[in-house]
Amino acid sequence: MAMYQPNIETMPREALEQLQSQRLRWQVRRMYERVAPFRARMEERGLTPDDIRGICDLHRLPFSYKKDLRDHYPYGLFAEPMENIKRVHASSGTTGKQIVVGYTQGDLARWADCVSRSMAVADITERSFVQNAFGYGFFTGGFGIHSAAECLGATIIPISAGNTPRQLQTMIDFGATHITCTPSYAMFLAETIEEQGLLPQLKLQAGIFGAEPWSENMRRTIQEKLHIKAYDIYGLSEIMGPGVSYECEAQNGLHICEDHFIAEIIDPETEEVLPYGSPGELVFSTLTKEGFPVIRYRTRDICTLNAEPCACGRTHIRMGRPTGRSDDMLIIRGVNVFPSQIEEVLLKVSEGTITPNYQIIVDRVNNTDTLDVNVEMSEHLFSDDIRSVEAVERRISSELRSILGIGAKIHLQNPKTIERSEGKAKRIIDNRKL
Ligand code: DLL
Repeated sequence: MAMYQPNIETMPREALEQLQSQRLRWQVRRMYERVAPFRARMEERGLTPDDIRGICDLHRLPFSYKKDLRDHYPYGLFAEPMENIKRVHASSGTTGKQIVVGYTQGDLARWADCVSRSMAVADITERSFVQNAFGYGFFTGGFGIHSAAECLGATIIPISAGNTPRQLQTMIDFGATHITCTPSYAMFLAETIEEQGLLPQLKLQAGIFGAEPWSENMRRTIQEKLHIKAYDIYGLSEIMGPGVSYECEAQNGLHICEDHFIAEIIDPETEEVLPYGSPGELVFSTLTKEGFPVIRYRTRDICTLNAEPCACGRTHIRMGRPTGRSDDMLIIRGVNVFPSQIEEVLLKVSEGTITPNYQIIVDRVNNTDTLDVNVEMSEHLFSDDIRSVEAVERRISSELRSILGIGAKIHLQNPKTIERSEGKAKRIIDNRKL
């Protein structure tokens, strides 16, 4: 099995840590000089770049949060002048405004390298046909995979997400050897292929899946139904996009690209750094990002880190599959959704027609996520005719689609029918079982 950058991927720990220290010093100094909010946080702690001698001093540096991106929207945390920013991507914030990230030419090249490490594991070469069913656009999935496939010289089929009949027809006619998409969509494709008996017409060898949590059970099902190897890839827009970590052929944890990112696990309540092996919140510092670097960024993803040597020979530590979040973000059909975004829409369209009592219900039917929102009508709307009720439902639904980018079913309920809670309101019911 090919390794894309063997010298880096199997670099002895000592050399790797030396490289990290040197890059961290460079990054901290650069951000101190160029990113005013970072400098202010350093000063609050009485720190200057000289205090950071290497990774041994990482724990002294201030954390950063999703909220920082919102507060400095859109470009306030960039460390390069805009003429050096060659691309932006965006992702959901906790409110109506998205968060924006920027990349220099060098960032884009390093990103393609990181994703290429993952794609090389899946044996993607010049002879491969990569059907990329991650969404193209602001989402980092489509372009992230695309550039790496280009780097490896594969033939890219840039089909983007959705439209299952077209996905299947393309897979057959164009001879796709690899498929990239969310794992739940891969499950859906696998079941449809099985139902329609299409497997003999396929040339698929492997798939790379990520952008949402999945389980070993889902992997097994995908592998068995499609007769392929299914590899996990992880990442987030704020750090880069896909490729922050990736699975090797051992399929036992995701190697973090440690020459570019340092990972820590912390207790999300106390912010105390936890030892390898303990579950906690994953925190990343970017070592080589030029356009939008971050130090100690709180991902909110819960997982463990594992520094044991791996059978594949890579020396970079592994993270376990993320098992949950330390905030209330939901990932629905690969799209990040914050309940606060839904609440904001309800407030906006309300005008006395609905009450602030609502419930968000997420489920998975035929491997596709569903989003239902139950909202109580006001007495006033309740006494109105059915057409006004339907009009309100339509308005909420279309507003939600434009804010979230995915559809939701709205069910207006009779007044006082949504269960009241004595403590915290239970607004989110996630019935998905991975
Ligand atoms: O989802 C980047 C990506 C694209 C990763 C394609 C892999 C493949 P965001 O939209 O910013 O970026 O969402 C990031 O998605 O914090 C996790 O909660 C979740 N996530 C991403 N990959 C995985 C994975 C992309 N393999 C958020 N397993 C992250 C579990 C994942 N959760």
